[in-house]
Amino acid sequence: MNDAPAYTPPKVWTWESESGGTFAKINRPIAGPTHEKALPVGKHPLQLYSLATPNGVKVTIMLEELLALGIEGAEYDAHLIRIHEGDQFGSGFVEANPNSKIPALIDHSTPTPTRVFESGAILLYLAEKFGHFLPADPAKRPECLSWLFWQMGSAPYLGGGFGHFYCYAPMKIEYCIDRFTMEVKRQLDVLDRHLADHQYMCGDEYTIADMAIWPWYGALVANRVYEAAEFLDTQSYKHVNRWMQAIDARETVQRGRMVNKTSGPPEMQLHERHDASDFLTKTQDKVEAAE
Ligand SMILES: N[C@@H](CCC(=O)N[C@@H](CS)C(=O)NCC(=O)O)C(=O)O
Repeated sequence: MNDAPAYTPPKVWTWESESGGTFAKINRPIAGPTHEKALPVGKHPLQLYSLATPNGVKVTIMLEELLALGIEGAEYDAHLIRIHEGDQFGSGFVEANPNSKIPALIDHSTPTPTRVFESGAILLYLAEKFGHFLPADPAKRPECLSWLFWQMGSAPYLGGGFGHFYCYAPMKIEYCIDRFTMEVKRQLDVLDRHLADHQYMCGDEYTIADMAIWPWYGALVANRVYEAAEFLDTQSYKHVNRWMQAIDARETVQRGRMVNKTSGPPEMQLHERHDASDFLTKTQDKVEAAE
């Protein structure tokens, strides 16, 4: 094992300097707003404040799935929150989510606006509000909720643990990469064994459990996050790959992935979504061509 820099923790930790790494500028040991900024409100009942990260995409996929079923109440405005520029610390965003992380949803169709934060809570809220993608059968519902909460507990090891140390940390530390690689490969094996005899996470029904898990573990095996597919030998998780491709092929998923996206091919980026027609007229290639 290589040597990590020597470090003896002081008695009391103090915030003295940036730690380095991709997210150093937005990481702080304190919560609360850094500046006054109200959130914009569009014309639809549901107002989403987000970015197309795996956690953000969960919600836009769910909304596009609901709209594809013809549920008009699921119409939404998706406002862009640029987390690398600190938008999540504006006063309006902190009122929507005191934890200052995307995604955050405000439902204006309720007697007083209802805020919902945490992507899993948002998926559950929308599934219950519209009666879709969460089995009603008491024999099946706990399975769906179990996988939904499995994702919420597991993904921080993938993103905050593995992704951080393999991809973003300012130095490669073998101990940390080994520890989180072990855990991520164990998680992939959990999924692979389950998907060996289940079409989707909850059997033959596509649910919010798939919508929560696919943006993280599907993206990992498709090599869309951390450029780690080879390192993790993700092709060996055959059932995860089969499931990833089936969900990838859904038009709703392709639309959901575009919303609030600010990187990748311009034709796949829809910075803000305020109308269904925006997918045809407001993608970044068209915005740039009109400038
Ligand atoms: N458990 C939260 C995690 C949300 C989260 O970590 N969001 C990230 C982007 S994927 C974020 O907003 N980061 C900004 C920051 O940490 O300041 C959820 O699932 O909603």
